[in-house]
Amino acid sequence: MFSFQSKKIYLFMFMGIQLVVIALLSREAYQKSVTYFIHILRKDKASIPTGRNQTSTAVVANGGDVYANLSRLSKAHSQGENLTYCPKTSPLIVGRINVRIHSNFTMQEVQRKNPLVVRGGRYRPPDCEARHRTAIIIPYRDREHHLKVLLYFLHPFLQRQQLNYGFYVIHQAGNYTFNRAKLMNVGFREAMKEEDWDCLFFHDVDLIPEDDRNTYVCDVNPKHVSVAIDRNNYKPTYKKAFGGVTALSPLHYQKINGFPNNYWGWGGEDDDIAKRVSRAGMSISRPSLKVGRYKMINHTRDKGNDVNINRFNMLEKTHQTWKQDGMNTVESRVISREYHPLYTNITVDIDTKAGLPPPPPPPKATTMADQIQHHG
Ligand code: UD2
Ligand code: MN
Repeated sequence: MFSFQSKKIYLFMFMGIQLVVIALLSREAYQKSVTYFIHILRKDKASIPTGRNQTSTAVVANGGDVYANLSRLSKAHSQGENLTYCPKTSPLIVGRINVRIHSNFTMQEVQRKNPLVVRGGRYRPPDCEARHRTAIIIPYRDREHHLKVLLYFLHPFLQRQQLNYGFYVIHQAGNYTFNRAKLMNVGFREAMKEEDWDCLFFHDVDLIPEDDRNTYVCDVNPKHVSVAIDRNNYKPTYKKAFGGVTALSPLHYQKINGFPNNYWGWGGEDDDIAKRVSRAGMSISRPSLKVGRYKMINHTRDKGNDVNINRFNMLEKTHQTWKQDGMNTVESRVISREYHPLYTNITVDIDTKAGLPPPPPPPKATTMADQIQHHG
């Protein structure tokens, strides 16, 4: 009898404990702390955001979907004119982003996914006053696919960083030899006409950032940003490298007299700019290899961008030429300025180099007028 009763007590106690455990488990706070704990355990994957956007193919594998937490933004209500400053570190930053390059989407879809981006590719955070104003300057010709992919990834990337930003595509008109650095001089001039940008990101169209801790703001010194590229196995290339993506404030830009105008064709202009930086008494800053990661969209050398065979001779003379050629001498004629939903397109005639052979006659489909229409 006694032992039967004590068994009963034990049974009740056991059931009671079970009920308490079940109640605990079902509590939301408990669930949250379990999730948090798992999050800590997988620290290197902690960047994976909770919300996932299933409509896109650029979805989590070993990093987060670049659009994952942006729905938080569109829901945020603007607090009118008197916004307080955004926090120093954006709460929307997650770290590593999964960049899978494909072009399985239209420009309209990119537009739909970025409802807060306004005419000309402008954005400002809806719920706080941005601490930084950054212009993205892209030297461009005939890379439609690359531009679409860049816009797809870079817009949400910049929104996560709570920046006030604008997107400028500087399109070289005609089919004369490409001149990346001169286009960027034009980009600087035209962007600064529109807004008092405090930082300019000079950005190859084919480089996609893979970590949003790589903040698109300027440093005390000119910054070489694209330090680790998949094509180079994410290894640094050389000490004075300054190609790909760089960030300069208007003051930096002024101090180096802008970029050279006379590098026609592929190569050399990036090293010339690096030399200008040291001539002007500044050093180059860089993000860490972990954060300054990029994927380069595969491509071959473009038509009209042959290697500049004079580049080494020219680089020998940078110390003499940098003050005579640059922002103070850039000559160009803006043919059109179009405010597209996701970017401002500036088509510009940057002239030709005296002494270079004239360009071949344009093939029928790519006359200058066609190109303007095409990209416009
Ligand atoms: C390297 C540099 C690049 C530049 C170039 C030499 C890195 C990561 N990149 O890139 O910054 O110094 O060498 O000039 O170090 N472009 C067009 N249409 C054209 C040709 C070029 O839009 O027909 C633009 C486009 O933004 C492109 C950029 O110019 O990303 C650089 O040209 P590239 O991609 O052919 O040169 P690449 O990859 O060797
Ligand atoms: Mn490239």
